[in-house]
Amino acid sequence: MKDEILHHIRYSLGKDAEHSSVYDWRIALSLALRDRMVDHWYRSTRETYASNAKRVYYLSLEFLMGRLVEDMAANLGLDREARHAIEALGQDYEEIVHDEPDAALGNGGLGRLAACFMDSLATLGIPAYGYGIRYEHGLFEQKFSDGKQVETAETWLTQRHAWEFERPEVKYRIQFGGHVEHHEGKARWISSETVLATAYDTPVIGWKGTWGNTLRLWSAKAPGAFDLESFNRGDYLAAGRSEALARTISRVLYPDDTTDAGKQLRLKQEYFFTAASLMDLMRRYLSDHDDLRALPDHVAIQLNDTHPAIAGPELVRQLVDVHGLEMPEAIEIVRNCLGYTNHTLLPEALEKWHVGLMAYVLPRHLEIIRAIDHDHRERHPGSPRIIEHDHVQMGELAFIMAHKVNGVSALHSELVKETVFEDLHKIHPTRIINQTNGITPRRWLYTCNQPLSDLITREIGDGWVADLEQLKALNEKSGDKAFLAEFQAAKRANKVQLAQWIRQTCGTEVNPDAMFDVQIKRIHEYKRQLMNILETVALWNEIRDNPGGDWTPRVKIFGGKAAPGYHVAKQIIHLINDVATRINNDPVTGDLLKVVYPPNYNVTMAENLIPAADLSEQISTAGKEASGTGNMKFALNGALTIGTLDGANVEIREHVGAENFFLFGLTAQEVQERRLQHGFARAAIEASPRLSRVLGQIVDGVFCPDEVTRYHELVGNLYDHDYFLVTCDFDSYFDAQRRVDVAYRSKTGWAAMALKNTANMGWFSSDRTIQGYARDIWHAGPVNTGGMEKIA
Ligand code: GL2
Repeated sequence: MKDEILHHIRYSLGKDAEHSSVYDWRIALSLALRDRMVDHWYRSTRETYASNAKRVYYLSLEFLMGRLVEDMAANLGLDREARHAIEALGQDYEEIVHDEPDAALGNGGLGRLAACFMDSLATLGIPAYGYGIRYEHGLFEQKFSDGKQVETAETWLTQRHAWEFERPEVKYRIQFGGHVEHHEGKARWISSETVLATAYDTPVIGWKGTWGNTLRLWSAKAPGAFDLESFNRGDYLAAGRSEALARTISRVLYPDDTTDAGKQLRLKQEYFFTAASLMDLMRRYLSDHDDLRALPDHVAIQLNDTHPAIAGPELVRQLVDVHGLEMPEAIEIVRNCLGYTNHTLLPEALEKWHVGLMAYVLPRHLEIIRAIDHDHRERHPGSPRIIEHDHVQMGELAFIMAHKVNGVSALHSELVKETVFEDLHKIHPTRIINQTNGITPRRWLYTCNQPLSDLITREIGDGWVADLEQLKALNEKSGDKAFLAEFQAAKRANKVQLAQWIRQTCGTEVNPDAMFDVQIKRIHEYKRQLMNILETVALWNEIRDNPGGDWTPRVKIFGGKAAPGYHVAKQIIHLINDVATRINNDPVTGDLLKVVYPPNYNVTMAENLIPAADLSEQISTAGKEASGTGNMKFALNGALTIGTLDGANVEIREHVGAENFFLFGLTAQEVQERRLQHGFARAAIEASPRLSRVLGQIVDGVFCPDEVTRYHELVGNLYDHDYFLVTCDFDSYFDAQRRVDVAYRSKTGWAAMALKNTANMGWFSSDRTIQGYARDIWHAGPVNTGGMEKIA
């Protein structure tokens, strides 16, 4: 390994060791690890071709990969070797690892799920490709200026991305605009704009190197030769114009989480990567098959949300316009290939494109969508329309073009049947199924939490890393005082490290013996960070009223970004920071209560925070969080959850035991009913002296003396609207927090509860989730284990 790293320092970076920087060492290490991936990767590709196995294609506009070096080394079984080699070269391994920028090609849970799925597909040995966009700028970077969020462009690609292989020869012409001509029953799309999609491949190697798949990301380029004529005329702008226009498509990740950007560029991005991916998989299919009717036997395509839903009409277009199939038959073939995952019920997140825009950007697809709509309504009179109020409803389109539609937690899947797709579900009662989300134990325990991971491996061996249910064996240890002490010591080690990091990043001193209470996720009203900060103020009040009381010291930790245009979310961020300033400087509450909000939450920060958390905040309004996956990461790492009956919280609570979970709040059903009561929020506030007092302080400017009116709008909305029922759940949440305080005071009692969480979270491995998709949706399986029988 050492020699391999030195080889790359010399021959790939053109440096000598004495003059190499941290960056050089990191790239050399990455290239050395990448070399070790290649043989696994080739072997997997060969075996896939040789066995004629079915391939899975995961289409996702987001892949939130984070850093890769530790993960890649771990999966190759080279984590220790890599560290030793770097240290033997006189370098600081931690510093090198931390030099890598996050590949932040996603917004949140949806994108991170795609990354976990790639890891599980490779670990399970299922032949698969992830397809997405190689954004030049990933999710924006967040800074705080006077407590307010400020966004700057993310720039990961200004450095070399050592993991990928550029494939200039893999390129497709993607068309936009123009018009359609019809001759003798044949359609001809005369487009007005073309861009090239070119491929960049990153190998994804499963645990212990058993199998390698590919993450293929598309970059947009101009199709024509450089415009030398304009250049020679001195018109440099004109000369660069077509390149700049084309590149725009893969330039930025849309920074909105769960809301529809509603922009022409977004539609173009969606079509660009979907069309390129389908052309690519069709080329692969046709290279060794000639019967298009057998496509569904060899190809499974999963749509991660509606973002790639144009796949339905696009594949129909290729089959009909390029390969000459009849429309109804093409629709049936495509349906048998496609699965669609729904990730949200929020109406603003269900994509809808104006027919005018669709006609302008994708005229042929609009015709095909009309044909699909017609075909479906002929077969199912009274069916909902795909095109409604002059908008193409991408959810309906995805549903109708998929043979299976899945939700991402048991509760969410039921709500999908009852709400967004109620009518379509009546027509196709077996189409909607559930696949509860999962997380990869490789990144989210083995790599991110070494103290706990080592302890578990010492106790039960390392089989758990690829078979997480083995953690169940730890249940026996919940009465073993010595083991619990070690379990606690692992947590404490992580907390000490985190406290140090908090001092460096936020300048705040926190006590590692205080309870670390963490809420990290996108800032959204339904996730109710507002309720958390209001509860923080209420607790602050009570401690100040009785400073000598028997309080349980807490550190409230927040992390998360708000979409740049989401005004209310940005106000909530500002409020949290204002409250932090006031409380952290209060000598009365001192170490009993601290609030920290490190900026720029990302995958790497999650890997630091989660292993050190005692309490996981999963407090969304019931019925709103489709699943959540952070909730799983915390519980796996031995944090207890305070949460509502929402998303996967419901199933987590069933697995870890109700006695090891702090439940509060209205149920999804009760939420619906409460909303119908006139003036429910005002009534709840008036019934809660504690909440009234907190809101009064905020309105009086206690946390913003320089601008007393700053939060009047925010608080006013709570009184008059409070769509997410912060006011109604507040007291129940406050009371649950006090139960948490009491429980935390018994160190071994708490450790036993925490251990029960770790021990019973095995089911939430994304390996289990992927096995479910493979069995119920894709009908695909590993090549090297004799196919589906082994995993069914
Ligand atoms: C989300 C859901 O909000 C979240 O609850 C879920 O865990 C993930 C993954 O299924 O998907 N839906 C969505 O649009 N985003 C999510 O994170 N951005």
